[in-house]
Amino acid sequence: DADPKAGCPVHGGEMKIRSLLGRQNKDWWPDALPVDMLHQHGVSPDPMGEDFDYAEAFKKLDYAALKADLTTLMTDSKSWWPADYGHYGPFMIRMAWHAAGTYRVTDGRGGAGSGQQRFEPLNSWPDNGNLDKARRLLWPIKQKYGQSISWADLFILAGNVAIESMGGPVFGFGGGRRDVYQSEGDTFWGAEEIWVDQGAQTRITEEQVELEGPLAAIQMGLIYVNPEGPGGDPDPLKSARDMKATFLRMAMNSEETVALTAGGHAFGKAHGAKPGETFGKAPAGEAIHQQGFGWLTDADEIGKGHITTSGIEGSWSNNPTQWGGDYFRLLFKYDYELVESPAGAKQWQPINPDREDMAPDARDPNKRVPTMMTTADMALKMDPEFRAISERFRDDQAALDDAFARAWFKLTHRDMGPKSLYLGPEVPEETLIWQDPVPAGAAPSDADVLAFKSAVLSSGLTVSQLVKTAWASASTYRKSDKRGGANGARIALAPQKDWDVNEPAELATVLAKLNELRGSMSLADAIVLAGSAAVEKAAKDGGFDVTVPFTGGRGDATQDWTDVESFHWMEPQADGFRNYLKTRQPVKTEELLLDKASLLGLSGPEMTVLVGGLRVLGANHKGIPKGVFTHRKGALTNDFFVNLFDIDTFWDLADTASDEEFIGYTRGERTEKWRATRTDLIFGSNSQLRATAEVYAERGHEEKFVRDFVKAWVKVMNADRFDLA
Ligand code: HEB
Repeated sequence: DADPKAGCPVHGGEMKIRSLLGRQNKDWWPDALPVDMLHQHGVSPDPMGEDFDYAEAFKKLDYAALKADLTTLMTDSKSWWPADYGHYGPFMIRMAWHAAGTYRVTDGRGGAGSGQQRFEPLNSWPDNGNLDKARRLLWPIKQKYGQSISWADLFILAGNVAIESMGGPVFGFGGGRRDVYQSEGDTFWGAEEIWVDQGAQTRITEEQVELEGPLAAIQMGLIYVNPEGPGGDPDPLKSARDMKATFLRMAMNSEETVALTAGGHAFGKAHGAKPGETFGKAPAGEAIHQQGFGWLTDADEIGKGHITTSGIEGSWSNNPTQWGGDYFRLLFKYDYELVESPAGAKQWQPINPDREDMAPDARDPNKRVPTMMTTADMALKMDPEFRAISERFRDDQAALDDAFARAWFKLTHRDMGPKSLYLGPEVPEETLIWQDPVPAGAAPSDADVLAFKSAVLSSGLTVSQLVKTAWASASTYRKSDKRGGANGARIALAPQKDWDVNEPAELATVLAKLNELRGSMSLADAIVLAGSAAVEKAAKDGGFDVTVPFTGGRGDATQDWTDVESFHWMEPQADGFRNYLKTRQPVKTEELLLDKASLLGLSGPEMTVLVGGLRVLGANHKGIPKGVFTHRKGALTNDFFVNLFDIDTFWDLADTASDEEFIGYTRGERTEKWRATRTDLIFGSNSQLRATAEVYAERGHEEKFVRDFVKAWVKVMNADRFDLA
């Protein structure tokens, strides 16, 4: 069974190296106004400021009134963008699905959590065609409720209300997605230079069966798969292959994939009434007077329903604004033939449908038009695994109701962190395994804390072991989807306890000892506290008396409530903080350090001080000596920086065959002084990191180094303590 994360970057034996972030907004739209030049040097683009507490603002929301307004909106058709069948519900569901559907379990990025659909590149992705109108339809409601509802929450709630207003099943809603005010510049969306609608550059081919890196879509500008089939090839089996690969990256299994797709396509229609040339550019490329609208069509044509979005034309069901089983009924009742839409897209049409199985026209309820299926929909019938699930749902509507409602809830809440963060009156009671539940813990008393610390320090466990274990536990955190972290002590459970990066055998020894010493304290607290005790000891050995602040109260998770499958994706392929590289990735190793620091929510100075400190504390994986620029290992000193910047050292490749390892020689002689990795040397080579690291090497900053290290350390230890606010 292949490593699901590896994403095989190797083509014909040669690795294609790309930049960490791939193609970015300024590559797509070089002429866009560079507003972010105002947000340098720690200046925030958020007009609400740091003190704004969205959870507090949400409490003031009249939730019932908001839902009533959304319900009214669904059937309040506007002439500038009339509702198909007089109902905006399907349109709003697609908007919500595309907001959430960018999520990928690989790095936790994407998703509906911060309202990114408002910004480039997502607002202009070909797959998000015409969703600018859906968002604009919501504006009067957003304006009315102001900051008590974020755009991010509103997108998802609008999707829920849409489903409910058409009789569909909904599992619940949790608010709490705080808006951001700029495009998230830390997300790799792909390296391709063309969009999906400009060519058939698919990411899965016969030779390249694994999706690249963290990506979860088959082509640049798609949420998941091409509806017409891979690269436009109308092959339902290949489409099934792509669907499985991409939905897996969203942590969805085949049953959830079928339920979501069939459930979603119970509603609404696809738009391909006219050839694609009849509509204009995406919002980001449009003229200033279009005011953020894109994909422009003549008002007359809009009135007639001549709209092209995907290019596919027609509805899936004969009842496109009513929840029910018609999607599966029609999919299995008829044979389908491959046809072309008026826009030239390949799609499937039922052969000789009965009149009552035809759909109403989007603008004229008295007219009947044929229904259709996309190639991706045909996959639900043609792929044997999908088909078995589809047949079960066809025969058991209640099962589909339940599966759809749950999968939709998961889709839209996957990146919100623990359930305790959900807001509002519709948060479901039931706890779900993908929420990574952790039972509440009780903080140990001050006396227990002191006793445990001294017991740990005289237990024979080393500073290196204690620091490594605490780091291994806490550093799984990622702010992208608020998963991981020290709470729960999942480091002691599968799969984390067996990860190579955690040195399983040594970890087991440390955990056994901590379990022996911790008494009634949770293991999660004990791991962090032991690490803190080790840092205090190391600081003292370096000449400074510091207290590492500790806040207890973590709980211990159970194996039963740990989604092993979905935790697999979180295994580090690299951890620069431990000088660890499991597999070469298609990006430079120092970029992986930056990526990890970003997921931990660290600043440049925090990343710098942590790396420098962890090296001298002996936190390296398997104790490798690389980057350990000190003769006082185990003492918390700024030796890493002082020695890195020693001008009497010069550096060279250790081996001309690889650029991953380096030797530091005494200048003038060729005597080896140090060994280093790219992750070490980047602090001398990159001008910005060097400027930061110099501060920690300066005379008089020995204590600042220790204090900053402790602060950054505690930040990582508490990264998942949402209860501390
Ligand atoms: Fe969907 C629509 C595809 C999934 C929901 N979609 C649609 C369309 C297409 C598609 C092409 C059309 C657009 C236009 O307008 O033109 N999908 C698809 C695919 C997939 C999907 C390929 C994967 C397989 N969906 C899905 C899901 C959901 C959905 C998952 C949810 C849940 N869609 C939807 C809706 C609609 C659509 C509701 C309609 C919209 C309107 O009506 O507007």
